[in-house]
Amino acid sequence: MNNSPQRYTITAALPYTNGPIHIGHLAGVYVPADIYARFLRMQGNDVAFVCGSDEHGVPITIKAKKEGVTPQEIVDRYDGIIKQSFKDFGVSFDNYSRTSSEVHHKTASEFFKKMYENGKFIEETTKQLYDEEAGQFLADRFVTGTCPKCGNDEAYGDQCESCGTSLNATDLINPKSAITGAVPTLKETRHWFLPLDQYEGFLKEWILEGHKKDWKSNVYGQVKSWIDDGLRARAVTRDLDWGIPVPVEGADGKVLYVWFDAPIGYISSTKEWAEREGKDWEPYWKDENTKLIHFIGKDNIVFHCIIFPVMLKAHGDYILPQNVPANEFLNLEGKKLSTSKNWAVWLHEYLEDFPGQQDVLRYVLTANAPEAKDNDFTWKDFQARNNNELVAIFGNFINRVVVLTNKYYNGIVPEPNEYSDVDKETIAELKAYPAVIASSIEKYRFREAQGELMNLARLGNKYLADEEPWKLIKTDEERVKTIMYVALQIASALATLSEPFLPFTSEKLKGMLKFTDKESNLNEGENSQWDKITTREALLPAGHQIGKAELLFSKIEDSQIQEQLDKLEATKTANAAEKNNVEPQKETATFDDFTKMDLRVGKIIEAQKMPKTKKLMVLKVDTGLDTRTVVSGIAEHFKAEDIIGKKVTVLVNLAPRKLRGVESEGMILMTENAEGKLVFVNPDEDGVESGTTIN
Ligand code: B3M
Ligand code: ZN
Repeated sequence: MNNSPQRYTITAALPYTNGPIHIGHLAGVYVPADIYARFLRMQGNDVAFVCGSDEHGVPITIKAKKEGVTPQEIVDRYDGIIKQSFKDFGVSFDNYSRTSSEVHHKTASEFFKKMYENGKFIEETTKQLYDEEAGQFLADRFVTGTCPKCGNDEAYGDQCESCGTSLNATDLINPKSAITGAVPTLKETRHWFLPLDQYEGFLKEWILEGHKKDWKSNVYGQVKSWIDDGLRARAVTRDLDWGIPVPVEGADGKVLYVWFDAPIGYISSTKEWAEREGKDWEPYWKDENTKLIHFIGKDNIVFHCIIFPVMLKAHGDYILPQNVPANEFLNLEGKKLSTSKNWAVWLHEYLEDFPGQQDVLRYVLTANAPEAKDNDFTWKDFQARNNNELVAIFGNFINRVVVLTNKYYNGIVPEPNEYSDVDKETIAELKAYPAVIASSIEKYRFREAQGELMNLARLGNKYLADEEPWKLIKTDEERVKTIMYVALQIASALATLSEPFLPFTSEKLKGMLKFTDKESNLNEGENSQWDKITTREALLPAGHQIGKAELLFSKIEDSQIQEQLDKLEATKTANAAEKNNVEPQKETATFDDFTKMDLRVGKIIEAQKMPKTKKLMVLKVDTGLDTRTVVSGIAEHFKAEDIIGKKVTVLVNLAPRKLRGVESEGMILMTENAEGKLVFVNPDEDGVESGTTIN
């Protein structure tokens, strides 16, 4: 055992319990975190790998309202599904807790109270939107209205999903309550704010200086732009009845903001684990020598790199994260994964459809991991990687080694003779692989690390193909003993080094090779499972008895893939049907109202994406009356060059509005097709000229 093990606290983002886990969560957070934790353990480190269900927050209360059940019933349902599916998928948490637990309520309350008593919050009375009918304040997601930036009339109180602007609920035009539809009033309410701006200097020094080199560029870049844009105080309490009550006088009816309590869930989960294991939790969160690593998706960067570290710093007792290797997003068949649109591959469904093939999904999600940029999952690629890589390379090599060892030597590892130069080179390459793979894992490059593991299997395949023991056995039995001995060392290295990536395969292969304690555990003076391949003369010594061959991977047939594609097609159709359930008709407009609107045929003569926005495009439109600028939220759906010359329908007498500093004089009428893609409502017939009115 490592006599001075390095202590690590590894956290994985707490999944919201308003839905199951899908492949985006796995690729972004849980597979990389599990690879890293397993690897660290094999190296003999002292690891606490913690997670748990994130059970507060408005999405859960909205879902509960929709289903007419309590929030507790919602979180109990999904906490159970999520926990079981993680276990069945082999995610090796040391503890999986939940934020509705007593230990968490206590930990989060104490955390808040210490900060409060040390005057770390700003208390402010502000006016918030209030629903008189429902008798409650309206959290951001409970308010909808018209976005002041782009006119989208389904913007939420915190964000407009159409143009991406982050909003305050009081910015919305014609706000209405998502609970009763009533027009909200403004009512005074007192909240506690975390003054992030006061920690700008600390963050600049700790991150922008201190972690310039070792944090991933996608993380560092996002943090830098948050800091450069200027930090504002953030409310850490809410007027809600679901969450952790604010533990101070005069805070009735208020709870801790979910993003204040959730990260503290990592600490409570560690406490719960330590209690069960008879360990002391404090060194995992308070000892400066402990390395704290947060695994998250990119949408959680600000909370884990700015807000939670400021909380830890302000509290004063805790260490700060050493790294936050956030991944980007995974798409599915070219479209964004969506829980609400059911556009996903759900983990619990995958486990039913592909029993015993957890490692295939782990392998494919690692091979396609969105480590530096968004990436795409397709079922065709899933099938190809299983059949052409896992079956044809890894599985094929192992099968040949085990079958031939049983055929020639009844499964007993033969005594090798004199090594040839090729043997020596092959063994040297083999012994270098633990360090090669470790170096990629230590840099959070799991795709690269897994690729090196497959290169080790390729080395084995090439060695057998070049040495051809099945031919030599007739003429040079002594030579074949050496070849099979070397091949068995490669096979046992794969059994060991695959464990972080393919834990089920590793287990099965160790069984096939009949690893006993001697092969599985550490000898006197050895520190790490990982390095023993390099340090030992042989992992499988001559005379060791291996077992019979079993298939590690099975071919995935076209029919299985087609079944999954049909399932997604059915989802698309269902979404389209739902989408085409025509939106409820708006309030009656009089004929006068209609005649006020001046709709014309227009022609786009220039188009340019607006810099620093995802959705906005600046257009020059010939309306027949004049050529004018119109800003439109279509940049994610069209390329500028593709729409020049297009005839469109323009509302020309809409009051001009400034959008991101550009004066927009009118609106281009759009609609959506069944796939959710924007299309022009356009009279693109010949002979209809710009300026023609539309009645
Ligand atoms: N519940 C996950 C999300 O934003 C969020 C993570 C909390 S980690 C403390 O989807
Ligand atoms: Zn908007």
